[in-house]
Amino acid sequence: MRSPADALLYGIIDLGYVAPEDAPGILEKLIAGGIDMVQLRGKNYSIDELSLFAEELLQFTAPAEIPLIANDHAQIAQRVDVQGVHVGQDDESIKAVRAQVERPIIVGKSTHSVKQAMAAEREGADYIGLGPIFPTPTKPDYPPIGPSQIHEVRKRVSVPIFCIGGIKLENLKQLLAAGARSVVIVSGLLQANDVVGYTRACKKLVTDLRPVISGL
Ligand code: TZP
Repeated sequence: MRSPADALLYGIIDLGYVAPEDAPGILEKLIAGGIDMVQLRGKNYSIDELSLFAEELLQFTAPAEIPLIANDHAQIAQRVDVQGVHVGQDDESIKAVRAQVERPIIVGKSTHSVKQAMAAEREGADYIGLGPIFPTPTKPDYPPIGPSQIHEVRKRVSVPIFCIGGIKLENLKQLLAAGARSVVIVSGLLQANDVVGYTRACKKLVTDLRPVISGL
């Protein structure tokens, strides 16, 4: 199984963009395109429903050795063999998440500033999301923080940092040049006309620029 430290491109099956019945097909395309990690996010679905969807998605992620991360709910990880849980600033603490799951899991946390990034690492996050970097309709209530904080977060945080928010193939180079190494792309991948081709192109950019970026 891959780990967040190895992951350059993290996709999200966001049920705000993808109907549940289309999710397995889209996931297969994301995997074919080269995602290294994936999250199941469904703000308007119950824990029961999300657990069923997660079970289905595991049939695709497990053979590909891609960690499947459940958004928001530790209970999903207690019911289904997903590899981790992702929480936001207003969700349960990382300790509370780990306490509900009787096996070691990956726990990630969303952060929106250098201060929150450092606090998430202290709290025991295995990785952090940092953003939204650019404006995004996927998380409309959060003001974008811009790419300028990425260097500072990289200096102060040693867990893997996934830049997120408004990232598209078109601005990926700019983001990588600003110090990003690993990225989460949601609507860019899910709304592409050619999901496999678009995902592959993003993966190629993050992979090809990795030696340059890691020298920063
Ligand atoms: N957290 C910060 S920004 C964001 C989340 C879940 C949404 C990212 O979505 P997109 O479509 O890639 O901008």
